[in-house]
Amino acid sequence: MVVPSPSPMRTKKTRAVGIPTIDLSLSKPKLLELIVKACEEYGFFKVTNHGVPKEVISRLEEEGTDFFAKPAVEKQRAGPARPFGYGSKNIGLNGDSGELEYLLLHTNPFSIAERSRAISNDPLNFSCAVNDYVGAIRELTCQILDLLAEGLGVPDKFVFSRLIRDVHSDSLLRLNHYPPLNHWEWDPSTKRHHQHHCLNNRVGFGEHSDPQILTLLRSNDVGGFQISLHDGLWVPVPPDPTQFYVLVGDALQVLTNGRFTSVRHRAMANSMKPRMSMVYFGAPPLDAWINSLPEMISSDRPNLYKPFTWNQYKQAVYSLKLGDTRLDQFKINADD
Ligand code: GA4
Repeated sequence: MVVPSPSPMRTKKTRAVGIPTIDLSLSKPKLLELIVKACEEYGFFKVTNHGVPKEVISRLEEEGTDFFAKPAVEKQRAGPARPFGYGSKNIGLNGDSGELEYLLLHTNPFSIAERSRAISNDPLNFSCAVNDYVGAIRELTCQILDLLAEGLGVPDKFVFSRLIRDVHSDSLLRLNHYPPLNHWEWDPSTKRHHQHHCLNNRVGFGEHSDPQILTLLRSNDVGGFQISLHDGLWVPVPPDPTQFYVLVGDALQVLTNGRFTSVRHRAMANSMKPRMSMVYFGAPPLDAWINSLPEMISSDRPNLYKPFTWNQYKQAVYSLKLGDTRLDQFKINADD
């Protein structure tokens, strides 16, 4: 069955907007001003001159491409992604689904080594590619967090990055693979392959904000990623495989007492080419306390959030469905 494409103008509610771009080679005062402004206004920006070697990116991309090209039965041996491994169509624990398959990994090298055995025929190569990527992206994430702390005027420049550098950090890596529109799929009920219907509003990963501190996203040259602005309109983000996109997460929103807001985003899966993204989620250790930094609280800006541990927040987030607002229950004066 071919479903006629609805008119994009009437149904899509998207808006073309310039995405803030931060050139990390800029000199200090300007760089700090721009990066803080991007986090305040969008909770989202692109970084250029990031210093991550091309080979580090391409090696992980190759490992991901090889894995997703495997037959479904083989991929399933690396699943389910509860908590880590291969997942297909199911997102999280509460029945959310999307047009994607993925590998979800903890960034702890022991966990990577253990999961690699089920993921790859050459586990050493796979875990090396993952560890090198995680190492380089963690550095970049910490560099950005240090700039943010400095730009906010916080005396302890490492107040954010310390949480991510901690050996017990709960940071994650996710490889998402969004199949193309025209792909063939095995239907177990008819025991036949059938071609996927051609819709133009397939949701790959539904609307949500990331619960962690900071997210660094890199994708191949296929579009589909969108951010939501305060007016609720969706802004398509043009793909740029050579650069990274940075997303403010819920934990950074709380640490900055709401001065930065986490960005709501989603990924559509409407392309004739497969889309693959590699996403690093920088998170604190499970027992770390997340609360507004004292420097972010004043009589004009009273504290908005009750203190909670990352573990408590994670539990709350994982018990809800995608798209549900999660920070509300941690607001001071929220109904107890
Ligand atoms: C979004 C960010 C990360 O991909 C993730 C996701 C997690 C999951 O896929 O299991 C969640 C989602 C993410 C937020 C709400 C909950 C939890 C699915 C879901 C419905 C790994 C994460 O940490 O939170």
